[in-house]
Amino acid sequence: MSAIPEFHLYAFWRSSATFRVRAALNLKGLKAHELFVNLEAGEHLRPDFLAINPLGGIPALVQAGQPPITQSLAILEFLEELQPEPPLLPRDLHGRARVRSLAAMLASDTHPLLTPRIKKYLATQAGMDDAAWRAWQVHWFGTGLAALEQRLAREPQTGRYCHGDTVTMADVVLASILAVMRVFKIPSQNTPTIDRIMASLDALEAFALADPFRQQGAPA
Ligand SMILES: N[C@@H](CCC(=O)N[C@@H](CS)C(=O)NCC(=O)O)C(=O)O
Repeated sequence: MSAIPEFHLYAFWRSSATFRVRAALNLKGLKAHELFVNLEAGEHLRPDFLAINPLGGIPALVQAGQPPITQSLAILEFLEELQPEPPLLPRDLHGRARVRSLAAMLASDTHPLLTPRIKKYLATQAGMDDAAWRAWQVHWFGTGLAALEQRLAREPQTGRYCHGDTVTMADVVLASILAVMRVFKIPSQNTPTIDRIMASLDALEAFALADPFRQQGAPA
C-alpha cells in the first residue's frame, strides 16, 4: 500500500474555496497542515504567495516535491483520484456530469463574483459603499442558490443530498457557499430543498470540522 503524502494547505479561516478542500480532506480521512494566509492583511498578494498562485487566490495544496495545486475544484478532483474512497463523484458517467455541473453553478458562476478582489475593485473603481456591496452579495448569492434550488427541486436524482443519498462534490461546494454566507450573516431565502440538504450536511463531522469559525484566525 502506498503511503499517504503529506500536504500543506494555504488557507484562510473564512475562505469558501478553502472550506471545500478542508471538507474533502475530512471526508476522505486525509490531513493537511494549514499555512495561514491572511486575506485581510493582503498576504495573498505578497510575492511568495503570488509565486504559488499568480491570481492571488487561496486555497493551494502542496505536496512535498510536487508543484502546488490551485483551484478548489481541481484540488477536489485530485483528492478523488488520490483517495477514491469514499467517492465524491458517482460511479456513472451522467451522474458525474450532473454533480460537476451542480458544483460549477456555485464554484464557477457564483463565488467568483463575491471574492475580496471584486469587492476591492468595485469599492475603489466604482465607488461602491458597504451597503451597496451587501446588496450585491445578497443578489448574487441569491441568484446562484435560486438556480440551484430549481434544479435540486425538480431533478429526480436529488436525494438526501444533492445527488442521491451519498455526499458528493456538489454538497461540498454547496456547504462552502452556505458557510461563507453564514459568516456574512446572509440568509438563504426560499430554498427549501437546499435547506433540507444543508441540515443533513451540517450533521456530518467532516463538514462541522471545516466550519470557518473553528479555524485558526477566526474571531473568538
Ligand atoms: N476559483 C478559485 C477561487 C479562489 C479564490 O478566489 N479564493 C478567495 C478566497 S475564497 C481568495 O483568495 N480571494 C482573494 C481575493 O479575492 O483577493 C478556487 O475555487 O479555488
